[in-house]
Amino acid sequence: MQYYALAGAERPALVARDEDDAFDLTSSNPKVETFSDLARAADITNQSVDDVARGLLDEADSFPADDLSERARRPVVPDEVWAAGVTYHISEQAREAESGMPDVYLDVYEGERPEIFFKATASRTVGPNEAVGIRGDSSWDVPEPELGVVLYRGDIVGYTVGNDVSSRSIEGENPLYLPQAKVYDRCCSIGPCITSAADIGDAQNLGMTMTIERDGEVLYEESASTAEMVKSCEELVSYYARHNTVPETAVLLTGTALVPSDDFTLQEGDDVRIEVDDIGVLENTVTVV
Ligand code: DO4
Ligand code: MG
Repeated sequence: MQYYALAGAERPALVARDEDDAFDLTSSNPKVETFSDLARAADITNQSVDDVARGLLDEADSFPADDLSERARRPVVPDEVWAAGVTYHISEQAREAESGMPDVYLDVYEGERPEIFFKATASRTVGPNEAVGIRGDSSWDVPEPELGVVLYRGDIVGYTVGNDVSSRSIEGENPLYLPQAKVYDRCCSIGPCITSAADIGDAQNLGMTMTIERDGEVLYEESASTAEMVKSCEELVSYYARHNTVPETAVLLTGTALVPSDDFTLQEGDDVRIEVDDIGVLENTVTVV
């Protein structure tokens, strides 16, 4: 099943979509307003999120599935977002080329321990139909389309689409500037929904396409697959949670498989569209922050 958080005129709502049908779970039980509420109920009752949702469907109002993408907001308000880096060969190569210290990236790509870094708080994370940010003090900025693992108390409960918007000029100047290249206002986007882990099945075999448009013209369109990831989602999660008490809800981005050519930088007003199989399309405009 897929889960959407909707901003509504009257009240927020958690909507479950199963194939072409969608249901407002909050109408069935007003205590289930968010995906975290659903995951909490599943945790307490030792069921899956889909089992809890199925138990609510009979009493739930149906919802027009066609309205979901327009009204979708962040599918979860994560306590924290972390990200893995250099998990695809293309990312390792791009960073080697941009950096004065290329060896650190090859060592991480080939090493047992992945690069896992803090990416965003909820306050820096936007959802679909909102603007992502590029820094005003950066000259080279890119979107990073990534599969996002949704965790409830450290367990994988679903997957979403993420955009790890990054400054290549700041990271390229010195790897120790990474936190500034990665963490700033509107640096992260997630959505449009969460697909349950049961419905995703094999997360290491999902196609992904990113399209960037400027003034209606397509400047970039490429595809990749999570099959190219050098480590599994489970391995990345295990390093994130190692000796680290994780919060109730977290999203772990799993690294970018798509890198625009070196002469490309994002600009105010660009439109970034990231599609991942079995999840959906995350679309954001770009603003300078
Ligand atoms: O090493 C820097 C960050 C890498 C990253 O964000 C990625 O590979 O997606
Ligand atoms: Mg990234």
